[in-house]
Amino acid sequence: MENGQISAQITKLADLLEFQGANSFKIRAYRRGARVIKDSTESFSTMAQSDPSVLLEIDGIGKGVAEKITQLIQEGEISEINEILETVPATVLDILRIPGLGPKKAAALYQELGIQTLEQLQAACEAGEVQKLKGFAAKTEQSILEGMAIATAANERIYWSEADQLASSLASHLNQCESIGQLEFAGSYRRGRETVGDLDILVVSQDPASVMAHFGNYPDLEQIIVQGDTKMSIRVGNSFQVDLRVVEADAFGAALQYFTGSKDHNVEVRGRAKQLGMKINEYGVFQVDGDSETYIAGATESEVYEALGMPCFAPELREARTEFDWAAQNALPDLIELAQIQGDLHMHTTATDGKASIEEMADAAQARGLKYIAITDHSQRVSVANGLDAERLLAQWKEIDAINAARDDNFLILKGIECDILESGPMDLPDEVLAQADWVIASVHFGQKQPRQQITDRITNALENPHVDIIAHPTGRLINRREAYEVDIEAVFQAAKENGKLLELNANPVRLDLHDVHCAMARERGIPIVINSDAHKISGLDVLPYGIKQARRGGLTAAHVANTLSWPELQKLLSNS
Ligand code: DGT
Ligand code: CA
Ligand code: CA
Ligand code: ZN
Repeated sequence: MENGQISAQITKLADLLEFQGANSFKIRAYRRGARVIKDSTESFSTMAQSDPSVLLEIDGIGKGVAEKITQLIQEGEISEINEILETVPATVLDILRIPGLGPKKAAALYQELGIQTLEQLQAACEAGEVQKLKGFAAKTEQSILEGMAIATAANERIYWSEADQLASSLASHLNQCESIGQLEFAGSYRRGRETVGDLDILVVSQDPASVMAHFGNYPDLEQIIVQGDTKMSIRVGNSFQVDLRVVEADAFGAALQYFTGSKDHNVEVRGRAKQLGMKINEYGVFQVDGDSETYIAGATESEVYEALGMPCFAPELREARTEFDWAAQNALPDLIELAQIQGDLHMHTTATDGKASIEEMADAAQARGLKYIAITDHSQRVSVANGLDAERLLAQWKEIDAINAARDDNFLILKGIECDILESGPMDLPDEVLAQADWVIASVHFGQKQPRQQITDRITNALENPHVDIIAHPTGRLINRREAYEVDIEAVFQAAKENGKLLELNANPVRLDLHDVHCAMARERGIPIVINSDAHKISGLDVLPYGIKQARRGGLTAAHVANTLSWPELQKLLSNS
């Protein structure tokens, strides 16, 4: 079981306990534990299986949490959750998803009005029953109704790539407003999270009213949610929310720092300020002296962090994971950048399900500044994609030899294959064929629902094959669409490490697999990552920046990413191990 799944179960338990009005210390301990698990680079599942007592040595994991994890791993479920769900309807968990409606309010609604479902809640709000409850105002009722629309109006988190397109469109619209000076996007978009819940824009302007008016004229506007003097929220396109704030120039950096988050990162930053006898908020950093507060920084983000004796963290690192430790040791990583990538080692052509020829892909990659690519079409098992059998593959490699010979440049096309790992275990092509490749990717495309041990064995066996260089999209998850395989990622890391193999970070914005925490795990274990486009057409080569963002969130530098090397260097890396 993945850390993310364990964390979600512990959070569910905390939600249900809070709904029941259980002891708040206990609930807080579970929530803290859930966060530690989610952010950890160690496999809690492995630990709970081998020696549960080591769980207690982890900061933030108390006895209660450790017991629940152990039970979850050993028995497949947390019995307390089932016990609570005998008395509490599971549908209350839907109610908790409404913004601003925590477990306490949900409990009041349940106890006082018997509300168990979103539908019942909507009816009660519309009948004006909710505002009669203690702690609920007419305003709360209104915001519940609005929140319900959010929860139900296909308003899911969008892919970072979609948020990026929207951000460009919003920025070019706003930049036509003459009174806008500085403009920056904050929030999860700036931190490069793989999905974005809403966009947060900060601008400096002497004339907020003109900015609001201009913002309200965005061509793809659906609705203005709220409009204040300096703050405005709108919905654009398919109900996606965008928040805009107008701030003073001397507060721009402080606001940017505050609204970039994450919340957890900011909690730590505020703690630091307090230790120093200072205060930080979205308006600036202030020296506190008794009752008086003196502004000392706020115009730029770097001066804000500097005032607190901290480096200006790359936004991708601001998740309160390891960044503060790194800063304390003066060891913040010099995060990887797109320009450092020299080769793209996963792409398809018209031979299988791609849309461009070998030469077209090569020209396009070269035009994007790359020095080498690997052509890695599908193997025969993927018959829907017209996968290559040995004969067609060998013919393709001959063609690649000829193309390389004909191109009198320094660009190199490698003879590769994305070879399926068959459901029954073996590779889809014979070893004597794979032995002739420059580069062999092994992938799981079939039998994704196999039990944990079986699918893990398939992948680790592939890593033991001397001709395999790398596993593509190692967990198979598709963001917002499909869960990862039940793979034991820890075993995959170990097999990669032992056999000197690489793991892919697939830059397709729907995959981004390995994800950020997995990248951090690979980094710690000394397993090189390769960031690939998996392009099926020329424009597919342009996804690399998404992979770079994700790698940065995992703390990776060029040294951790093998395709920052030249091809001869990368070959040496593979043969050394
Ligand atoms: P999202 O929109 O769900 O993808 O994630 P964020 O991180 O963009 O969250 P959002 O839009 O609610 O708020 C943007 C940032 O503003 C957030 O990362 C931290 C900061 N922030 C917002 N509300 C609060 C708050 O109540 N307390 C603190 N400390 N920070 C907040
Ligand atoms: Ca946001
Ligand atoms: Ca927001
Ligand atoms: Zn592929």
